Amino acid sequence: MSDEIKTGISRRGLLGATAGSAALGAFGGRLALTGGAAAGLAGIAATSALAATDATGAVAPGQLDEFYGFWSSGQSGEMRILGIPSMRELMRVPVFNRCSATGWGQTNESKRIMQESMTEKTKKQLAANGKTVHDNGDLHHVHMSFTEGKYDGRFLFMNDKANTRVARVRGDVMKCDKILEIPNAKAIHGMRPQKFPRTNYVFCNGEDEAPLVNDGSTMTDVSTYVNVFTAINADEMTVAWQVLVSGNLDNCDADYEGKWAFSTSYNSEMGMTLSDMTASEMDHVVVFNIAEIEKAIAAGQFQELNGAKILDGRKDANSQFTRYIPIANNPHGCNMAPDKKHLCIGGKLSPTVTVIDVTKLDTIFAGAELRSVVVAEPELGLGPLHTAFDGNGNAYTSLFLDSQVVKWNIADAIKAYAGEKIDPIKDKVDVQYQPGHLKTVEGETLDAGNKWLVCLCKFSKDRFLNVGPLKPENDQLIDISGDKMVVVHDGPNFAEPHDAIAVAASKMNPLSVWKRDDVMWAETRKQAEADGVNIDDYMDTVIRDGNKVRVYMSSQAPSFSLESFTVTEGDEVTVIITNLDDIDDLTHGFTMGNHGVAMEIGPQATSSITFVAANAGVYWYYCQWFCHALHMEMRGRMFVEPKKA
Ligand code: RUQ
Ligand code: CUA
Ligand code: CA
Repeated sequence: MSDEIKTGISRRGLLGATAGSAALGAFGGRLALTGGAAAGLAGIAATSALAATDATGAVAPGQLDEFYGFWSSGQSGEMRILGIPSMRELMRVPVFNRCSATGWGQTNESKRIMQESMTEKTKKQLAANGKTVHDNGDLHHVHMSFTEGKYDGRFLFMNDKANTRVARVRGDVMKCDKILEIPNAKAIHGMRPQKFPRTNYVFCNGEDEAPLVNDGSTMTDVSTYVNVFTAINADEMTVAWQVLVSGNLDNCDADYEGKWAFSTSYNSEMGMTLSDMTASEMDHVVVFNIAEIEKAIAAGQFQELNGAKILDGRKDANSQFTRYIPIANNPHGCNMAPDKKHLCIGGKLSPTVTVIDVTKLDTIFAGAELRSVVVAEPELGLGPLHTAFDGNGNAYTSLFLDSQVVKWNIADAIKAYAGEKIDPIKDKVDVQYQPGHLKTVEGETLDAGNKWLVCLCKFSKDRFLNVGPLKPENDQLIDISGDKMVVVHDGPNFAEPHDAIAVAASKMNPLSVWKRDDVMWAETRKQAEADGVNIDDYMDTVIRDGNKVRVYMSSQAPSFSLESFTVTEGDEVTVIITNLDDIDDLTHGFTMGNHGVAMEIGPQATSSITFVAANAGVYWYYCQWFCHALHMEMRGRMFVEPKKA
C-alpha cells in the first residue's frame, strides 16, 4: 500500500492545506475537493489489496511492486529504476549524462562528483572542447553491493564504457555520489562487486587494447598493447590494484567465497580487425586469484603508474595471479550460479555454455590441466550470451540468434557431460528479437527467486506502435514459476538497457526527505560558512566578491525568499538554494530564463548552480517542479545592470 494512501497525507491534501492557509478562497475551496478525492481512492485501494498482482504481473493502481529493478540505460548514461513485476518505470537517476530535470552535470554539487577523479588528460581534452565535465556515458551494467552473498541495499555500482569510468549510486537517496575515472585501462565493460564477505572490491574489465603508456610514442606496434583488470576499493571509490592480462576483457563475475574473480575474453588473439579477433579456435576465461594478488600488493611487488598499483598477470609472466582457461572462440557472458559452485560462460559463437566448477580452481593454480575444471558444456542453441539462475538449480540462457530463452538444469548438464544419457534442456520460449542480458529476481545472489525472469531484447520490431526509424528496446517479463516459461508482459525501453538486477523491496529503504547534514552539499556549506550564511535556515543574502556574486535563498512553497536580486553584466553568479519544505514529494526547482540553467532541490536539500550573466536586462527565474497550486507564481527577477563604461 502506498504511503499516500496509508498516511492519508497526500500531495493533493497538502496543496489544499497550504493554499487554504494562504487564504485564497477560490483555490482553497477547489483543492479541498481533491483532498476528498484522495480519501475516496484509499477506499478503492483497500478493496483491491487482495489481488495485488495478477498472473500477467500486472500490479493494481496504488499497489506497490515486490521488487526494485535497477536497469542500465546503455548510451543514455543514466540508471533507471523499474518496478517488478509491473515493469513500470519509477525513476531515472542521471549518472554519466547531463539531466535537464535535475541539473545533474550542471549543479556545482554534481560537477564536483564528476570532476573529482578526472585525470589531467581528461581535463585537457574537455577544456579543449569548451567543457568541464563529460556529458555522455555508456552504462552497461548495474550491480548492487553485497554482504555475505546477498544484496545489502547500500550502493549500486555501474560502468561507463565510453569514458572508462565507474560510478556509485547511494541506496538511501538514489543519487550518484562518486564517479571514478580508471587510469591505465580503456573502456570499462564487465563490472561486478565482490560478493563475499562483503563488497570490498568492485572488479572492472578494460575492454579495449592500448599501449600502457599511451602517449603516442608507440602506435601500431600491437606488442606494446595491454589490457587491464582493475579492482576498485568500493568504500573509498579509489583504485585498489590493477592486473595486466593477455587478451582483452569482456564480462566478469566473482565467486561466493571471496577467492576468485573471472573475466571472459573474446580477443585472446589481440587482433585489431574483426577477422583477426575471430581467428582462433579458442579464447579464454581469466581467473584472478585474489589472495595471491593481495599478497603481492602487500609485499610491494607492484609497479606504480598514474597512481595505480599494477601487477603483471599476463601469460608470459607465469604468475600465480591468473590462469587462462581455454573456452570456445569469442565467449561473452560470465555468470556465477547461486549454488556457490558453478560458473557459466556464454559461448556466443559456439552454441554451448561452458560450466566451470570453481571449487576446483585451486588445482589449476597447483598445476592441473586447465580444462580439468570444466564440468559441463551443454549445447543449448545459437548465440548463447548470458545466463540467469533460479533457486532450484536451473539456469536460463539467452540465445541471441535463436531469439529464445532456454531453461536448462545444471546438475543434468553435468551428468550429460560425464556421459549419462540425459537432456539438460527443460524448456525454450520465444522472446522478441535478439535477447542480451536476462535476469531472475535476485538470481545473482544467495536469495535467488523462482518466479520472475526479465529478458532484455535488443529489438522491438512489430511489437509497439511505430515511433519512427529509431525504435525502443523491448524488456519482457517471463513467468518461470511453472515447468513452462510464459512471456506475460512487454515493456518498451529507451536506448539501450544492457542489463538489470532485481532487488526485494524489503531490502531497500530510501529516504523520502534529505537529511540536512548530507555530504552532497558539504562543500557548499563551507563556502556559506565563510560568507556568514547558515544554509539550514531561511536565507536571503547576496554576497559580492569582486565579479563573483553568491545569491543565497531558501524556498518554501510557493515562494523563493528573494523576489529579486541584482547583479552586473559579466558577473559570475552562483545561486544557492535550500528547500526548507520537509514534506514527502515537495521538490522545488530553480530555472533561470534564457540562461540554460535549471536544477532540482529536493525537500530539505541544498543545491547550487553557477553561470555568467552576460547580457544586461531583466530575467525571470522560476520553480520548474510542480509544488503547489501557486507553483506558476513561484518566480522572481534577476536584474542585470549594464556595465559602467
Ligand atoms: S554486455 S548483451 Cu555490455 Cu553486458 Cu552482454
Ligand atoms: Cu516550487 Cu514549483
Ligand atoms: Ca577470439
